[in-house]
Amino acid sequence: MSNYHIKHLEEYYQVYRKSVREPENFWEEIAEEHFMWRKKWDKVLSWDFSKPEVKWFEGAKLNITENCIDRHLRTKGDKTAILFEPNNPEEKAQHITYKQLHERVCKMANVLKDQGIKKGDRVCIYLPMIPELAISLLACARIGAIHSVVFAGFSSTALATRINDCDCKMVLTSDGSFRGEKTIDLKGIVDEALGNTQCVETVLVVKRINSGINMKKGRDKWMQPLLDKASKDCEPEIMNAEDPLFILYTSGSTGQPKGMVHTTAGYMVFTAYTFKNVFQYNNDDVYWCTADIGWVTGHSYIVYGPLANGATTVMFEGVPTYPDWGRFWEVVQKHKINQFYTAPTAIRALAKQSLDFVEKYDLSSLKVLGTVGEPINDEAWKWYNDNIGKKKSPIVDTWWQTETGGIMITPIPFVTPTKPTYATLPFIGVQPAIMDENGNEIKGNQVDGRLCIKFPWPGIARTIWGNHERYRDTYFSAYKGMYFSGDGALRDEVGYYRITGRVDDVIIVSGHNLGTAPIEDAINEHPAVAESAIVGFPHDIKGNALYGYVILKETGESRDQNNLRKEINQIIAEHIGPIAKLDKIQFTQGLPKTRSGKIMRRILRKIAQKDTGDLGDTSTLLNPEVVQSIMDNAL
Ligand code: 6R9
Repeated sequence: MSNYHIKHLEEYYQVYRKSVREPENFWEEIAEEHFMWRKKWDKVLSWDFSKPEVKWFEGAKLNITENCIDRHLRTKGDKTAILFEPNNPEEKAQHITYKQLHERVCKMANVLKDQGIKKGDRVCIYLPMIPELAISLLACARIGAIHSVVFAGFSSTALATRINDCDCKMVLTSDGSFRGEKTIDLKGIVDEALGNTQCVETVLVVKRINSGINMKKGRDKWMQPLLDKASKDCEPEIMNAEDPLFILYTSGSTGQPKGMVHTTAGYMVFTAYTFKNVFQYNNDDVYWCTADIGWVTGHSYIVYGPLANGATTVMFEGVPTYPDWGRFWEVVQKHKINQFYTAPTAIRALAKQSLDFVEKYDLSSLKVLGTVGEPINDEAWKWYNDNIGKKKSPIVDTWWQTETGGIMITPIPFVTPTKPTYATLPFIGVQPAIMDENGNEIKGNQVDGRLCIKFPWPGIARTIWGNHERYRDTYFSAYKGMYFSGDGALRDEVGYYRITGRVDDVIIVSGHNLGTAPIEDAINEHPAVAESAIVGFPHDIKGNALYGYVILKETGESRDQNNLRKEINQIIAEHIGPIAKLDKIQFTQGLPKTRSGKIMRRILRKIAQKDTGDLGDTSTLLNPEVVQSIMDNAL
């Protein structure tokens, strides 16, 4: 029997050791006992990080949708697979059972086929968080088409770049989307993007907001009439283990986004196994991840991981602020959510609001809380733990990346004792290494450096679409024989990992290596501070000095700014040392954020360095308007 579901710490250590000593045997047992194969593999793993090349379960044949849907039909056909909570709380939630999901995926798969989509074709999906979004990923996977989801908040330029990069033949979109009180004209954005592309033949449009949009003759078709005519049976395309399942773009240090390619079998096994353990999912649980399916978190932990386990997964169309700041907690109460997975940026925003929004609701169904996306600061961790988890729901701080496909460093709830701001221990099968700047591994505990992974795991991205060289250069050339994550990390006295932020966020001040995250944590402890971001700027004596952008809470806005500056530096001096004091502190109303909530430090750095001639592309920001106001008030 394989250890599919880890239940105590002893077992974690035992299984972890096995996964490192005999990875092939370990993953083979997991794959064999918990998934449906049309043909088993000839070889579990072959790899060579110098090429780089990684293949898992070579020779195996399968279809991931059979694993995510068909095999549950007999035992869980009437169980809710997808629970859709609309933007408007007055609109009825939809419970889509596994049987209904099967029918809807098959119908859409048949529509795609009728429209000429074949195995290996790329389909761009630009849809809001409605059931058709999840269904369209699965419909592509059903017929072996490669989906490329573009977050439906990206601009037409960003969309066009992504459509062109992988030559999409088709775009799936909607007549618009709801976002709080607003509606967004998605189809208009698609039309604009397609003005700059040659490859798209067909656009299928889902009706969501009933706006009167333009339909281009010969190219655009409404989805519903085609679905109505489609058969509800669709034999799955039998795929090879290493056939691409999807492409998902992630931003790099240069302008051109990187189309990370994930393949079928390894990705399936890794997302399913991590989901089961990291959320300790039990059969009747209702699981909610608040991410958008436009990000890897949504791919792996709204769609594939949960469905492969026959789970009930919530899809939320709305925003945390609508109709008011209590919406998340209202939804938790309404659907009796058991596992709740969100991002630190959301937690910080929610923590700024009155506790009345939380206390109005019954959150007693919650068992496990999760975070992902960036380091979670101590204050936010504690707020989440005290007020949402009521100190009884463990917080899983999950470190991973678009490139890793699934969760890599994380506590296992009720198994691994948690520690605020620490992602704690490597997940089963994951072999992290901390490296110094000269390329040597730093062994032992109480060390810090750059985070690499020594050995392949099944979920690793196999290449960058159309640019294998860039894949090698970005991830496999800095440290020989290792995958380099781009993040810094420390390992504490018991071997727990803490992610200290992107390595390019490390600032060397007077020869001291300072990570931005711990300084920001310290600043955020000041009672008047809501959020902060630190960057470096050139300094005659120190090499670099620190520039802080600070958002104040309402209570802090009337305070004397020079006193606040002194107090903030006092806290930094206490927490980190006088070396980390800020030379300049600019108070601001907002920080430039990416759509997934990460601070765009690149822009802040340029402003601090007074180098604002070319700020690069700011069109993908959530709040491009704050950039000008930060520039106007720069110190
Ligand atoms: C899943 C996802 C990846 C980058 C990653 C790191 C940061 C993600 C984190 C975290 C600290 C965590 N990151 N989770 N940092 N603690 N728990 O977010 O993928 O959008 O590709 O971002 O996010 O810097 O390298 P992606």
